[in-house]
Amino acid sequence: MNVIYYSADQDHATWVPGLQAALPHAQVRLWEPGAPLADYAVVWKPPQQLLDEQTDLRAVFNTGAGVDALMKLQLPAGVPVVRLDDAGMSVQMAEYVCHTIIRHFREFDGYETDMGNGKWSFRKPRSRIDYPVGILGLGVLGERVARAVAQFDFPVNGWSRSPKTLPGVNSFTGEAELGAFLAASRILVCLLPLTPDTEDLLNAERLSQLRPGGYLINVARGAHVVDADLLALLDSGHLAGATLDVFRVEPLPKGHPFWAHPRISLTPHTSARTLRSESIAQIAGKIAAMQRGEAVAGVVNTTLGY
Ligand code: NDP
Ligand code: OXD
Repeated sequence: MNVIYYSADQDHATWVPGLQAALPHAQVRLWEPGAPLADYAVVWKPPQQLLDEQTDLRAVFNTGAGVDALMKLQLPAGVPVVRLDDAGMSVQMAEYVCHTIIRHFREFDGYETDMGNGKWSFRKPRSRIDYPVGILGLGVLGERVARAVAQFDFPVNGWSRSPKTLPGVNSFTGEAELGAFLAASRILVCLLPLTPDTEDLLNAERLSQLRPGGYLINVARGAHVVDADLLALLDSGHLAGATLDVFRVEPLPKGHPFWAHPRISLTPHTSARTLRSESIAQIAGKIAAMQRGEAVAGVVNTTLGY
């Protein structure tokens, strides 16, 4: 069995030996143009050339949860695309989102500034009921985040394509209920996949539907948000702030207005990292299962794009 690995970002010097150790009966090699035909490809943002040349693939494994980069390519017909299925990401995402919500809700930035200025003063405690959290996307990551946020007694709303029954989460479904979901939320967390249906979803019209003093946390993909509309709503005061982990162009270009905005906090696409050992173990386990003819979890619906 032959396995190829390619990543536009990750370190092949550790992934190739890691996959080889987990698949001792396979030959694992770094993909280069002209590489011998493989049975499985393990990839992150591969070039079209890889898929065009590799005509014998039985499956393509994505070393991330989001498959938007792969969905832009011409995929080989009938070859399953398998996403990373949690593999240690959901707990990281829950940490990141809860941290951000609590930092905003408890005004810790303000306290840090005050204490830094030698000022000992208190702010009026806020009521959780005034800070309902809306989570766009209740999939592998969104569900874990929703459960974690609900543990802190915030009212939680969730939006997905299909209805969900999750303890402590009000479920809103589809385009028809998006307006009601936004109007019921003040802190908005984006955990949607990037698809033609969700690109530019968070525009002026939709972000204005959030309760006044809204707060955006985007941990999904930069292209969910219309940058200029977000900036205008921050500047008008309708939105109190935003924390952004993902951007239309990454790294965020020098001079982009997000860098210097006083009410935007930035992180460099790090809210839920691909953890190498967990991911390799998961992918190797699924390759072994496929070799035995078993079904595996995390197969992407290429029609829906996630
Ligand atoms: P999943 O595919 O498991 O879940 C996607 C969720 O979005 C589902 O609940 C789905 O609804 C919902 N959804 C999709 N399209 C629509 C639509 N048109 N209308 C309403 N709901 C919709 O994804 P994950 O939770 O694993 O990951 C979400 C995204 O997070 C990834 O695609 C990726 O972009 C991003 N990500 C970011 C990382 C980072 O470090 N910043 C790390 C990892 C992922 P339904 O359940 O009904 O199908
Ligand atoms: C992912 C990501 O989709 O890292 O896994 O963004």
